[in-house]
Amino acid sequence: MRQLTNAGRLHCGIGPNSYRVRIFMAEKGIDLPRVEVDLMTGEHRRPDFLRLNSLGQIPVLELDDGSVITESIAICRYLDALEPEPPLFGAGPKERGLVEMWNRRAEIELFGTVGNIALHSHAMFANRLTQFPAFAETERAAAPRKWAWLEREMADGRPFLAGEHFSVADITAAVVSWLGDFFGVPVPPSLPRVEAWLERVRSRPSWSV
Ligand SMILES: N[C@@H](CCC(=O)N[C@@H](CS)C(=O)NCC(=O)O)C(=O)O
Repeated sequence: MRQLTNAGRLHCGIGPNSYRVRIFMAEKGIDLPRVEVDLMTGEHRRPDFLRLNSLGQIPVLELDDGSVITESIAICRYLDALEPEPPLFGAGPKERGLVEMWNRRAEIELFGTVGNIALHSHAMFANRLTQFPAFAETERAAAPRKWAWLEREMADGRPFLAGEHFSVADITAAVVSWLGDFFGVPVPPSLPRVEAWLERVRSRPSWSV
């Protein structure tokens, strides 16, 4: 792993979004100086952190000139511009469009659903928002349908979400399966294409960062 100097430092910690960026960096073979933010003790709600990100969320990339980039995908795009190979946002117009499409679909359809279950049902988030347990249950019922939708979408036999090549969309969607395992919303059984795709992604060295 090549340590990037002068590319800022990454404030990160537990959770699926920091994980997405860590996987992305591992796929690029790069790393950044890191500052661990402890969500469990509420470090992200302290004034010094809120000065970095007013939303109180990680990951945050603090550049050497003091500028700040938040949002996992924005951080990944910055890193992609610094280190274009391998092209995890797609190569060429068509692939770039497909990667964007699938990353958005993964965020909205999969991440959104499993995230809502966690946010609205788990004690960990009770202080963070007004929880609506009934909404969590609606989303819990929807989650298997979302994975079944992905199964149908992959019926053409392509190895990765956006086609022939591994991309940031695979990172986003596979991290949802990890999040689901943690919050008791596993990928349902009997979805062979999703299962094979997950195996393909999870067996990559980047998964274990
Ligand atoms: N849209 C943001 C979401 C960031 C986010 O929600 N991070 C979570 C950890 S995975 C967090 O910091 N949660 C603390 C909180 O919201 O209180 C991104 O893509 O980076």
